[in-house]
Amino acid sequence: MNASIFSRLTPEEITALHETWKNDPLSVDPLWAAYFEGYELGSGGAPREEENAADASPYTVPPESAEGRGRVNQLIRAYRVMGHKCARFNPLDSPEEATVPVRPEELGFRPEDMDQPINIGTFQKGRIFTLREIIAHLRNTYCGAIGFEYQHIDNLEIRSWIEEKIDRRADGVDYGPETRRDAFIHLCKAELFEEFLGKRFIGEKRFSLEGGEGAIVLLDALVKRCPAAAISHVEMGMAHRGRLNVLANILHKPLKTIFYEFTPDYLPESPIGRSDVKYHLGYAATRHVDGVPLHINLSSNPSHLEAIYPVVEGRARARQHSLEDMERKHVLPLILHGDAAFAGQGLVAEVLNLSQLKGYRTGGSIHLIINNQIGFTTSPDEARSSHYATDVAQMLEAPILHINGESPEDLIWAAEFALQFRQKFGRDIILDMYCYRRLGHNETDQAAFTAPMQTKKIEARPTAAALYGTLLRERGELTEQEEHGIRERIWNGMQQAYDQMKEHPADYILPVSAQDADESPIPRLSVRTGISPDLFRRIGDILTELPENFTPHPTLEKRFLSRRREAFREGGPLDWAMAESLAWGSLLTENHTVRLSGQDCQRGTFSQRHAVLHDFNNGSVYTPLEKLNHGTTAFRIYNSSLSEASVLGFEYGYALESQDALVMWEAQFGDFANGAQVIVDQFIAAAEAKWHQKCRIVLLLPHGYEGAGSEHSSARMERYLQLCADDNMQVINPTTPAQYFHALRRQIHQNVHKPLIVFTPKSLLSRPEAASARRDFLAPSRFHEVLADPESPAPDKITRAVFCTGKVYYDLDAYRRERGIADTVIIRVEQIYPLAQEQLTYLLAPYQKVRDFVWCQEEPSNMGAWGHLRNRLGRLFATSFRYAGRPPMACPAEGAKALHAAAQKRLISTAFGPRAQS
Ligand SMILES: Cc1ncc(C[n+]2csc(CCOP(=O)(O)OP(=O)(O)O)c2C)c(N)n1
Repeated sequence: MNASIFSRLTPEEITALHETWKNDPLSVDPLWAAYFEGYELGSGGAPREEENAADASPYTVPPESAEGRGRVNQLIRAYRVMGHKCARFNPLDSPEEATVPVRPEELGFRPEDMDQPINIGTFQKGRIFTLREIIAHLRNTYCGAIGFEYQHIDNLEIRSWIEEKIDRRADGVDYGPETRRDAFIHLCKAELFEEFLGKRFIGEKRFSLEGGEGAIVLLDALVKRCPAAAISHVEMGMAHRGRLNVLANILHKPLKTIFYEFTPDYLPESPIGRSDVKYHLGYAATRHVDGVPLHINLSSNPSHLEAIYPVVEGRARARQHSLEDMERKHVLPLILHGDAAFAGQGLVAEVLNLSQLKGYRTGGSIHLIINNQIGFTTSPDEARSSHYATDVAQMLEAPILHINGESPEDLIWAAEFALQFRQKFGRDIILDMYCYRRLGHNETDQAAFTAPMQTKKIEARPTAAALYGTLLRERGELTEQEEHGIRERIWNGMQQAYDQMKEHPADYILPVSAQDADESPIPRLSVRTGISPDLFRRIGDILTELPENFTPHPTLEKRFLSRRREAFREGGPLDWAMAESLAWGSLLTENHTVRLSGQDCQRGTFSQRHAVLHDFNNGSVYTPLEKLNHGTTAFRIYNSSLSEASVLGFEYGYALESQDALVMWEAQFGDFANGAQVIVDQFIAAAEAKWHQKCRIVLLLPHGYEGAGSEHSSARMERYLQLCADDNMQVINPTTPAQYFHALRRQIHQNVHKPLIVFTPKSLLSRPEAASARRDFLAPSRFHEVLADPESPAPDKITRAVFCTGKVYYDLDAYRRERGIADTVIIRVEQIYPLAQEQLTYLLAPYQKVRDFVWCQEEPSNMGAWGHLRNRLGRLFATSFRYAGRPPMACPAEGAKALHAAAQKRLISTAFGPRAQS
């Protein structure tokens, strides 16, 4: 409910106003009139005295009476609420007699009332109509080729705006003969493109758009109107269905290239790229509309339906940032969906939920659902419990339009409406284009195996272009000869492109961009990332000085801020949160935007970060690092919604589009990242190999065994390590704040763009041994892929080398110290992938007497780094390693504290013990 109008009046005043409206609907504010209409309809008519209601005869309500006008309002309301249920947007519906939301006699009107003039203030700006005319208008507007759903929108300003636009359709939509011919040409292009591919590349999958050609009319109308609406960039995402058609007819990807990608000889231009199937590939184009450039970027996407949606949103947001499009009016996210995927994939709801959140909003996305009324072989009644595929979008204040995909002028109107709505309200809008799928799921498939009746209906149906051609001929706007000519020209154009491609195929490989072509390996020795003492001091001051009159929480002042002040003044010790802030602050001074999002990340899950401070007296907030914002360089930290897949997808997209920024996503606990597994598998690990797509995203995954049970111990390191190959990403498990600091800085200063997975600590956040000194942050320091034993044990005494990664190092070191063990060296593998083999060999070189090579980990043997490193370390040192860790387990950790303590004790002692374990 729009608080703005309700907060103005008391309940008594609202009741009085209701009475006034009943007597004269024109006498109250239109917003209130609309509300009372809704109320009346929802409560089954005007509140009436019981005895009067019992007396009411259906034929006793003259339209011009106050009650009559109330009933007319009910009729209007019925069309507005339920008109979409009677609308004719499904091309496969049989043309049986049209239904209506309500018949006039049901509301008490007599046949002779139909021609009486009435003035209903809330309809058509108070123009005078007869009841018959009102009903005709309502049928045209609400039950035509578009079904409008907008009654779920509480904001009365938005509803009034929508109603006004819809009501203007009452007189019909007429874009003129030129636009109609243009739409016809687009339908022909869409149809013939598929036919051409079908004929020239028999049996090749292309996920044809046939049956949904109207999408091209709608999209063309949309992009052509973008420049006039001040949009300069369109960030697009879509699945397989009709993708090639969109590439050809909307992005104007050269036909020769598309055809070449179909040939068996096609090889993408890339030495290491594994490439991807053609209907997953992205493309960027600049179209000129009346001389004004419009950049359209269609993202490459995996087969996983809807996974691209958050990524496109993140890209759009980043582009808005780089273009300083703070009003979000110049960059438009445009997402295409399938009906089954939109209804079925939970990710859709997750991303819709981001759409109005401060850190994630993109000024409204336009969604086009290519609703072919089938998903692979699944019918709508198997695919969803809701009436429409789009019902999930009712969670937003977003209008939903169900549009007949065979009605070009309505498709154009819908595109125009969507653009206007988005630009005005900065909100999402859903265009649900009803169509059908002429072929099977793909071109080697038989739709009739599982949908014989629907298939027969479709086979008997002329194409959308044929139907529209007939209509235009009937209107005298197209001759048969002209139609033939249009089709011939389109076909010949494609044939020409095909012939050229056949003659010189290699000319049509798309060049990869200079940046994408850079496939240099990750350096095995990190660049130097230490900072100057001056910068150290400056950031320390920024982090600890508060604005005048700002009162932090007393505990934070005592335990957090004063400790920080002391650490920066005294030169340490610095903990993890200080190191992290120092890394971020230093990058900001070097003109790199820093963005972190994740659940509760402003404070930090473990109350360690406090990047945003809240005034204890008045609740105002202060973010120290924002002091370093300048130009477009900004510090951004957002508590995210409680979702992993959508937020990680969003940050991945953001990072893709802002290559100079440090973009991080933090899981609340590392375990939860598996809710975003698709984003990790399909994008983070594989996008470079598939699509030359480089990205510097950083994942912060709290990890470590502290007895917190199965779900808060392991970030499932093994999952990431299993995905490592082709130098695709870096996986680290740092054991000191300084190492963490350098890893974050290295991510920007190192000359390669690869994702970074960081297993971050929990108990180490406050463990005194795991702190760093000032010098560890200063030049010429750097990240160390492996860490030597700080005890520097005498080589001639050492017979055992224990290798480990992460927090277990401190437990091993404590055990060794407590027992005075002098025969063991402990080596930390800080970066697990890529493994710095030379450094490891170098570190171990002095210890020639080592006979017992041990890998120690907290994780079970079927998890952690053991599976990944076992053979690699064995090969490197030409020996087999002894394992000290938990046995294979189905869940990552024990739930009971006692079991945890016993397991920890056992694995540490095993590391030092002579017992060999498998
Ligand atoms: C997450 C996911 N699950 C399953 C599939 C397999 N799959 C490919 S297309 C498809 C049906 C999609 O139906 P719809 O969303 O209506 O799009 P259409 O193909 O009909 O255009 C399915 C289940 C997939 N690609 N992604």
